[in-house]
Amino acid sequence: MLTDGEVSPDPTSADAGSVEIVAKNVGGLLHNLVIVRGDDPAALPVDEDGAVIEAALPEGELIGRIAAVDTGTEESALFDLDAGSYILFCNIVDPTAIPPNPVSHFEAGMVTTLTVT
Ligand SMILES: [Cu+2]
Repeated sequence: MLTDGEVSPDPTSADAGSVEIVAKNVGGLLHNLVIVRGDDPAALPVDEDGAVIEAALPEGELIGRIAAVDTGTEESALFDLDAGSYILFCNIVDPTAIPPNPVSHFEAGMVTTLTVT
């Protein structure tokens, strides 16, 4: 589930293989959902706006994304996930955001981890 400040997976783990991820946006802003291999969100490269630089991720770590989830809607997609840890985050950056709306949703805390076993 995506709120304006959180990514809250339910459940927080999944079986390896084809994993359906449903991104439900219950917030008031447009969100997306990016999936990368890893277990430490703080280690992800970010630009000056606080967006994760997806092109700077090591080869193969970017798994995929659900490009856009409008407020009040949900989008889903299947991802082939091997066992391991994954980081799920919203990588929306809105330089025109007016507080309290965040410029970088990733830096505002829209990030979590998912364990695949
Ligand atoms: Cu967002």
